[in-house]
Amino acid sequence: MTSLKTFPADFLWGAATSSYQIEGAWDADGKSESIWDRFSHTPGKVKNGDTGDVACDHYHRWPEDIALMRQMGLKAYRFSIAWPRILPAGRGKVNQAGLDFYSRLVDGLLEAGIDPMVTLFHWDLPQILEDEGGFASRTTAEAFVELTDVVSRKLGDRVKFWATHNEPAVHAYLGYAMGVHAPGLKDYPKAARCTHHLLLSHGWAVPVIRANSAGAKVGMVLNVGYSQPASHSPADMEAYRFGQGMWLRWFTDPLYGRGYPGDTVADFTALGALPNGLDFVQPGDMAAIATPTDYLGINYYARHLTRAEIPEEQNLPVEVVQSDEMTDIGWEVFPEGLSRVLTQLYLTYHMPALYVTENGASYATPPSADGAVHDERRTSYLQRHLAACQRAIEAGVPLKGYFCWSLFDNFEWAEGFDQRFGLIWVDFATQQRILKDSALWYSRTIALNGVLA
Ligand code: IFM
Repeated sequence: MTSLKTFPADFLWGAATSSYQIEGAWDADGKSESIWDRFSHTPGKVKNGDTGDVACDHYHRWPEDIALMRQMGLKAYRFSIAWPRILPAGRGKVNQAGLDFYSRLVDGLLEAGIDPMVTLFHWDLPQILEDEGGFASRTTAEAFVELTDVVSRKLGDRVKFWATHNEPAVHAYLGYAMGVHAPGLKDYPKAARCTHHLLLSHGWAVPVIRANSAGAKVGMVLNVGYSQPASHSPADMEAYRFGQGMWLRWFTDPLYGRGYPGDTVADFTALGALPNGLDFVQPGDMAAIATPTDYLGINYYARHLTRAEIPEEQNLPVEVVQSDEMTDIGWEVFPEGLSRVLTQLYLTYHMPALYVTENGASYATPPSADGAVHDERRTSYLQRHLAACQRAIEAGVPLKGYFCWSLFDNFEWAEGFDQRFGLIWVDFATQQRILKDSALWYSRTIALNGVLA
């Protein structure tokens, strides 16, 4: 029987965004070019030629946006820092205007009673660092620590919740191996080096944040879909093992002190991704990566069924999704997967806390004649995934909060503006915002601190 199930009293209810996807103002006030500026300005890279030049114009409209968050009753807001606004040369001279923007945003959030959660890197790397190799180069990992220090010194008195990187697997693999995200390379060896330097820079950044932000919670955010072999055939099981190694264990094992998984080292070697072995791993690196953190953030959207097929262009197992319920971006709706990944991760690594740092659905439902956005499918998606969070908590998982992706319709990377994940409708021509029905539902859910489950 369905009944209202309440969450723990201190459960953190939030929504998430990232800098390039919402801010716009791509060259304002001393900001330099990011890899996403370069990529989206290159014809043919992003659907419809869309760019984040203006996006939701949040850089100028943040007071209005905070008022909407307050109206929704959000307890927390997760946003990211545009590195090229802070350190236009990637390192060195600080751009005060960029730093002041985030400082004002943090003050505005706190005045509205909303806890800021800062993600330091959500993919918009300064182009000037990419010209040195991006995270494939160890020097970018060093520059990231500089960014961390500058930002956490400035905001650390008020921000008490930090994430180092968002979805390092997506940045490394989609950007450097598969060519669909900035910088658009198809270079597996570079992608492998990139994963290591992302992890390493995370480990180096953790003590810096702790020093500058007393009492802060610090962690990393990973993309974790629910993977299953499409069948129990040995070939599909093998494809599943490969995929889990590459996309998940390659990150979680080192973060929790187990080093890089040997089977995935062998897979990457066979793929040609490690032409010189693990030569990029220096003494002390693995200990730094395993620096204890306060939580792991999970971005969960869908289930992926893994089938053994080797597409020529990638030479990788392909993931096939089969369901009659898909979101507009083609991802399967599979709420039970969220309880399973939370439970499996906790049982495997025993982290002190978990947060769902992203979860949401792309549905393009436009405003109706009455001016409202009746996006029932998003409400249903969120309700079922929150019920899945409940089940994980009941099973003993220390799940401490949930951030809906996303606060706004925004720039969905290579998909441009067609895919709308927002709780808030954005008319990109006029910048009008409308709270969708799902936002009103989420607001009531926060007020009740519970869902029907
Ligand atoms: O929009 C992205 C976000 O930037 C990272 N996680 C997945 C979202 C939906 O694709």
